[in-house]
Amino acid sequence: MSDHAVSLQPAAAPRVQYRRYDPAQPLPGNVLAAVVFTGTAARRDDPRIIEVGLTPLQGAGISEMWHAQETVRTAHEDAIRYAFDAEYLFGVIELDERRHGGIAGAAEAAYGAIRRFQQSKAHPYLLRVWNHFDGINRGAGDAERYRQFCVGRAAGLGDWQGKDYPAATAIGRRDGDPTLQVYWLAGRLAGRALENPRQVNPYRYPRAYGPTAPQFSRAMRVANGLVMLSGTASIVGHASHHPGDLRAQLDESLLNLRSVLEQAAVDLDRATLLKIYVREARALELVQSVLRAHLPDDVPRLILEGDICREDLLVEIEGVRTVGTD
Ligand code: 3EB
Repeated sequence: MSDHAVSLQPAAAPRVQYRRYDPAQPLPGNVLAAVVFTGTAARRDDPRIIEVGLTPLQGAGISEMWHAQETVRTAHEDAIRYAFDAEYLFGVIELDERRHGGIAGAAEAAYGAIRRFQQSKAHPYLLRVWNHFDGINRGAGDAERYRQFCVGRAAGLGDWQGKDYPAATAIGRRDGDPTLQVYWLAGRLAGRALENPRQVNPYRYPRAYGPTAPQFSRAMRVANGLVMLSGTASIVGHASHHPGDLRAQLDESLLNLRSVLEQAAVDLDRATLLKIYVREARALELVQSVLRAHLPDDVPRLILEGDICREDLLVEIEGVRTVGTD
């Protein structure tokens, strides 16, 4: 095939798998990132490994592995380490909040660094971002750490991508570690932000939820079949629904998830990988049984313990739809 013909092809999407992680095995050359969770002994000699401090309640030892089409290259620039091929880039930044005067300052520094970094790269478009930090619900009112994180994120990120904010997840750890961890997927081609008609766009949330509205999109569709769904909770319009009722929150979250999938025109099947975050580990069996009742058996799922960014929310679900499953 000539170069010209190749350039007319839509870029192939990265493939994502949940796969048992074996620290004895080096990662294949085309792996962009391997996300592992608490309890997995990960090798530290590979910059593509991202250790997330959330405990797996279902799926211990499983890694979320992102495969590029080609052999990737790795590098670092200031606080950012990253891996990339011609189409996609996966990056990580981990900042100590104490060096930035708290979570707002750390978020502003992290997102400012990400913006400058991405704008200098051949893959400028932020498609999907994950955010983790300790004690996300600590602090009252506008001082709540999630709200302060949103203030800093907005200051650092700005609106250079217009309203096509990346799909996102913001889930709190409970390890007392003062590290703000942000990792992300960026692309050579822009994604398209999708809305959920059941929910207000996050960046239009009213003032009651904090001084700065959260900047993320409900989902991002990438040119070539990859769809990434943001963390989806029991929010209708902009309001949290069913406080204290995990089962009802899970039902509502699944309705939201299906609603976004409908916007993306994709099915919920074995090519849609889900990650479910639950606030209380003791809810695991209930979560598993509700998911079994609502989801086809072959939809891959990981269940992690973590704090949702509004105190009244008990569960959140994110997803990634890939082309091809192996
Ligand atoms: C929500 O719909 C629930 O601030 O990046 C979900 C996913 C949520 C991402 C973020 C927040 C974020 O508002 C919370």
